[in-house]
Amino acid sequence: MRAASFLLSAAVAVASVQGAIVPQRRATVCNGHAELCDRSYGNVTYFGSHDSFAFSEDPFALARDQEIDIPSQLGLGVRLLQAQAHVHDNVLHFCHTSCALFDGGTVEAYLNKVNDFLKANPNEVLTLIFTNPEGASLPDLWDPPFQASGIADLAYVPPHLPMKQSEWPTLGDMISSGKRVVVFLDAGADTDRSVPYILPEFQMVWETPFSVTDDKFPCSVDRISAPLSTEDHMYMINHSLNKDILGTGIIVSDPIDAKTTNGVPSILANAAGCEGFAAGRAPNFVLLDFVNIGDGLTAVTQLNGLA
Ligand SMILES: *C1O[C@H](CO)[C@@H](O)[C@H](O)[C@H]1NC(C)=O
Ligand SMILES: *[C@@H]1O[C@H](CO)[C@@H](O)[C@H](O)[C@H]1NC(C)=O
Repeated sequence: MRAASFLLSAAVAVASVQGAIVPQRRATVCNGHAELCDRSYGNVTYFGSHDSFAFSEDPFALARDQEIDIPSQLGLGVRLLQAQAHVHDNVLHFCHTSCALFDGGTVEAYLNKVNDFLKANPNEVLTLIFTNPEGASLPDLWDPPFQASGIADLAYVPPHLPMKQSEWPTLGDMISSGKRVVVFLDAGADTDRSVPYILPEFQMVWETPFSVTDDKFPCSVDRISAPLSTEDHMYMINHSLNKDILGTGIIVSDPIDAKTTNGVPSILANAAGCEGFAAGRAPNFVLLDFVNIGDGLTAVTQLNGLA
């Protein structure tokens, strides 16, 4: 009894001595920049990949929105991956409009690749914005691939919802705590809170309109939810230009224009047009098609004031 309590107090003493001598591991470079470690997650601009799973080198694959695979996108500096899920053979797949048109494989296989990147890159904070057009069940279909891939263990759970843009922890805190993946779903997480790390996107992030065919990208607040004010939300610019094929009303993204669309002037002009909705703040997410074309990362770095 005595010996046991002595051992116990000795262990506590050693722990507190160690605690005093060995500081908690602090990230000194966050998402590639020392300056970002002290910035709130809500005060950073991230490079985003639209339909990240829909990659193909085949120029005739009309439903593709990317040319390079997930590890290559992350290697380029993409820190927001967007993707659209459909139920296929009772499991979730990422597909474009329908799995017959473009099947990007299972969500689990996709998340395994993302987890490989995260394990190899411990100082990176990553956002996932997934869409749930078929209203797939969060506990039955969404949670399992997150658990199986290991991403659920890295996912950040806010202390309350919704979080204002100004309330998020710093990138340094997120990296130190190991909770450095933020997961948003466009539909379902607002009503079903049974999977706490899957967050209702529009309560905290608003988006500009999508399927834009005007290369001036006039800004307006499109998808958003109450109760936070527009200014207290983060926001995403959906900066991809679509072409109406020969006036048919069928729109596809066009790699030919991507060099201009993904150039610094076009992205910065779009951001500037939106800042009035956000108390002058830059967008949090710059979502692009064909992330390997143009200068997306340069524009994002400038928006972060780090150029
Ligand atoms: C805009 O973003 C939403 C995802 O939140 C996506 O469904 C839509 O396809 C995007 N549109 C364009 C044109 O990028
Ligand atoms: C972060 O804050 C600075 C200073 O207020 C501001 O200039 C910048 O636009 C903000 N960026 C984002 C993404 O909120």
